[in-house]
Amino acid sequence: MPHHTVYEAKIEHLQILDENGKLDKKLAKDTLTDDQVVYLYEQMRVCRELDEIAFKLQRSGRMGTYPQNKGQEANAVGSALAMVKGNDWVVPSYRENAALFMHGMPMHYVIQYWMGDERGSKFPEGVNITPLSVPIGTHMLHATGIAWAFKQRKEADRAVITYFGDGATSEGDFHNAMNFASVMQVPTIFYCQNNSWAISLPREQQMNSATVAQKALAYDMPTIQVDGNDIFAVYKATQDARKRAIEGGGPSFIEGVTYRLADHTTADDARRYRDEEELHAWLDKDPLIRTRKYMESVGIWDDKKQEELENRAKTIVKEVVDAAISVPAPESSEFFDDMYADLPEDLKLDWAESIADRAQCSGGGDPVMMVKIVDVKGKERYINAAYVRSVTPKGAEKADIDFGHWSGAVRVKQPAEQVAEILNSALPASFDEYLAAVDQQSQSSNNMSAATTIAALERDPEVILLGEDIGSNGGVFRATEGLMAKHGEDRVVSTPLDESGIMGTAIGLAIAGMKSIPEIQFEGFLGPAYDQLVNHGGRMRTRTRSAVTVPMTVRVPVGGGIHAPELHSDSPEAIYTHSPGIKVLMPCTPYDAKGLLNSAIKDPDPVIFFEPKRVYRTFKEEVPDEYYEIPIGEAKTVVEGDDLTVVTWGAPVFQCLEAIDNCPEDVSVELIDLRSIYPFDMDTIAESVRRTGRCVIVHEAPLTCGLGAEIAARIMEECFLHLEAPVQRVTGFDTIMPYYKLENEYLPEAPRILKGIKECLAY
Ligand SMILES: Cc1ncc(C[n+]2csc(CCOP(=O)(O)OP(=O)(O)O)c2C)c(N)n1
Ligand SMILES: [Mg+2]
Repeated sequence: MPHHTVYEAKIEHLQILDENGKLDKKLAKDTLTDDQVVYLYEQMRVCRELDEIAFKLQRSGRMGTYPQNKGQEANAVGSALAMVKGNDWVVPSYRENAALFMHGMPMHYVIQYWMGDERGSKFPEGVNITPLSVPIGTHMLHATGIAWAFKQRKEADRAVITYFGDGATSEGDFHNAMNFASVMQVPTIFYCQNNSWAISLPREQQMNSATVAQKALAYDMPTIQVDGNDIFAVYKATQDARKRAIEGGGPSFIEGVTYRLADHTTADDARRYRDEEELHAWLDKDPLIRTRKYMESVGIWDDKKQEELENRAKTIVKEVVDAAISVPAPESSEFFDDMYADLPEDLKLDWAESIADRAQCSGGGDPVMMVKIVDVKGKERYINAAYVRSVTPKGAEKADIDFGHWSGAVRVKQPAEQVAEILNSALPASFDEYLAAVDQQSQSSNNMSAATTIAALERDPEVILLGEDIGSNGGVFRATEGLMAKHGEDRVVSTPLDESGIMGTAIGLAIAGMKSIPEIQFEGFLGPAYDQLVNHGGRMRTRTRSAVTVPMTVRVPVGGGIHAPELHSDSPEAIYTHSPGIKVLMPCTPYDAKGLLNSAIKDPDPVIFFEPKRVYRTFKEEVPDEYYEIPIGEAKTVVEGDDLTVVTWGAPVFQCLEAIDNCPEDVSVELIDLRSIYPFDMDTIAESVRRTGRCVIVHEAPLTCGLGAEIAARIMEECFLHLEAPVQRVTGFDTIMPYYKLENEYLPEAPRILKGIKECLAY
């Protein structure tokens, strides 16, 4: 009798308070008291107020990108009440503010954090909350680990709750966390806020399963789906799960079915991909409305109380915002302080130097913004607007503004007011404005990659694009705008939220002979895809002695300077340069981008095509319509000179131009833009350095083991007898790239580069 059922399962759905505010008294027994209901309602209302004010702060340029919680508050408050503050741990994502406040996080911290100040994650002692997790899905493993520690230490009365979205359940780390928690039988509560969307990807395309809750069945974990806009159901499910956890019953899974009533973040516009009717249907299911209806129906709430609460919420939130704004600005070198318990000696030196450089650098670190200026002699010049703002030039009568090709050395003389006016209208205040501007730019089809990928799709039926949000949303940088509509969903594929999946399947597609072009949204999220890319994609050819190959081009926005949160501003090119089997490119102009992207797509091996984000917005030029290639491995001499060679790549090309412009007039500096990082053009570098005898290498990535180290070593090997001075490096610091309040202090801006050039010349 070998054929029999070995496992059967069902998923229960729990709703206690319906959307009309009607309570199922039987199910509500032993759940919330009237006082608790009022308390939770107040928490939700204050959180909603905070959300609305945060939105306004962002729109008025006083805050960076912010993810609203609107519509999902019941999940946060109902579950938070079922946990024990100061005893249990909360491992959050970024859409459960009210839960964090209920667990003791001061409210202004959340505002401070989204204002770009990471000290907003330094919670007071006794507040058991890990920082908001901006990378999706990575934190559930930490929740499992914390719960494991409780089990190991026999702290039987403690549990952990972790929050995440529906999209996060596509990530490998989610499954790893679930499996570990289940195998180790640890007290973790996995709370999924299924809000139906992951940016622009609807749940049905995220997963093919009818519920999220059923994913837990694979791990034999007690699991339930609840109405996530119903505080009673959320509370009850969490209470049951916690009881099970502390009684040794192991982990549990809760799917709270809810809805994101706002855009994904303030950088998003959901109208691009979401049906207004769907939104309106969910407005009626708002947790605040139904809770209020219920309270009124049982006589514990009225209009007067509502008015009082609204006034109170306004006052609380005003105080919170005042508190966040009045936190003194971080010291410029604050981002060094907590790198290690004991700061290594060389980092201390960096730190001191950064303080010394600050006076020179201030204001120089805004996003690169090339503007056309007509100088006093009537000559057109291209300069970085951000730097001009900081030096407030004087004396010119006429000013003009345009985005155009830089033309090497520039000296600017402008009336300060005129320049200020131009610059204020030109410089993006925040990541969102930056994105909006990218949007406009791509509409004029001047996006670096768009034209090339369109052409590739048209040229070659084997080309396929895959990545998060690249379909109806056109990608977060709009580099794939309109491509899905034109080429169909099977060639421009919005994938589940799973970088390992994107990379691994792109490798498979390429092995099968297709030309896959995966997009990873930000360089930081190459992390989850690293194993596939480096340990598999990069090795396939050599392992099979060329029987199996991977002709794939991975497009990845890279670098800082756009006011983005953690893991959205890094420069990891050296890691992949150090990984054999992969080519690495980083063009910084539209012309180069098109030519190199064509070469990358044609290339028979895996290529990472890094696109510097700062340049997306700030630099336009005419690009020929016809097909052309720029050979991989060929550098470009941007400015010719005889006294010193500057070698750089990516966005810093523009800062180097500024620095060169500010060199003494009798000094002639050569600027080389590598464009190809691996293989890089050592011949061009060596020829130049043999002539000039001096070299400064500039990159955004940290100093230690950056590509600058490799280039310096090669110069030593190939140009030793020609050197007049040691090779200088001007780079990011050996720290984590700081959040945006301090990113200008980190980036190698023109004054620091100029200092490096001068030191090298003076040696
Ligand atoms: C590892 C990783 N990949 C991509 C992103 C970019 N990103 C930010 S939020 C998001 C969607 C998340 O959806 P979901 O998990 O459902 O949470 P929600 O935003 O809906 O609350 C994506 C793709 C990221 N932050 N981290
Ligand atoms: Mg979601």
